[in-house]
Amino acid sequence: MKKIRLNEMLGIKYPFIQGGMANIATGEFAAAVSNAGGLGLIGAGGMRKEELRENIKICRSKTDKPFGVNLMLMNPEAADMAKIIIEEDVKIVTTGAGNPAKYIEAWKENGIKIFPVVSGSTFAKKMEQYGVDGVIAEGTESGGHVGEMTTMSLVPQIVDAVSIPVIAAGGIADGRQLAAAFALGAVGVQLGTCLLVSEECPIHEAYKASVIKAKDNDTIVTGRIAGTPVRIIKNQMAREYVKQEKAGADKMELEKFTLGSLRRAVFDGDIKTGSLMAGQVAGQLKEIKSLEKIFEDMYSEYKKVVEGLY
Ligand code: TUI
Repeated sequence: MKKIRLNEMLGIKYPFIQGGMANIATGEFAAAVSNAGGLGLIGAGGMRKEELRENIKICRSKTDKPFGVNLMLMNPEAADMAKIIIEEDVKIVTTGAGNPAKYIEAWKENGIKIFPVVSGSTFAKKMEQYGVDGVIAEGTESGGHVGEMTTMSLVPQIVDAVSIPVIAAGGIADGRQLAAAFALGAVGVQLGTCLLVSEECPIHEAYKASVIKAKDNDTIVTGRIAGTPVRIIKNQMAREYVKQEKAGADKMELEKFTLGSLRRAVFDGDIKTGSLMAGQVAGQLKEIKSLEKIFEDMYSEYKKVVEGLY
């Protein structure tokens, strides 16, 4: 039986959803992603609750296409934000960095489609039992907060573990990787790193330039030992963090490096001491393009790849 693709499920052009992109994905950016044919998401990660409300309003004023909110569950205001999502009539939610169980019932009662990020099959099954609409299987290739499993190993195991739709994430930035995600059983993909280098992405130009300059081995995971694994582009901060981490520095000491570091990268373009969150696909990204062109190129390459498979 042919599976229903993510774009049909959500009423959008392409089977692409945007990653959470905390501190980056404003209402304006999410609207631009939706207008280009993907599913734009307001990244609530770095926001205060009233900022989220404001950004939902901005997004709605700039697009008539479906959009959603990514609720980063480590946000201290996550519980209030879960209510704001309902109050502001948002219809699609993705969640990351934790367990959204306590919000699911209220969201479902309000007809909200829910897609939690999962990094293993036990949690994916638990989410299925709670009645979510699909799961996002995010491999460790992703930028930002990551799990252990690679996309190649994770996606088929999640597909086998649950009977709800699975969206693949981590390591997807072109048509070959999109074809691979479908081959693994996904109904669509989540994109983050390749959107950092879009014309519309509101990060500092120096951050974009670092992604373009990065080669395949230029990202590293900091915080694996401390229990907060975050993939970033190697820079002075990353090297110093890992050095201290290996020397046995405690969690509080290590936090000094990361405090406010994502914001320094995004807003100030501080490429030395900022956290340049990016996935392993950074090495493939060579130019800045419009969101529309990124999506078009990826989808047309995917079509060609499938025709040429042997
Ligand atoms: O959340 C992400 N990626 C992120 S969040 C973020 S904001 C941030 N800023 C500074 C430091 C740390 C984070 C940047 N990137 N991806 C989704 C994701 N979710 N990855 C892993 C998980 C996850 C982890 C644990 C999902 C569920 C979970 O626990 C559930 C359980 O109960 O087992």
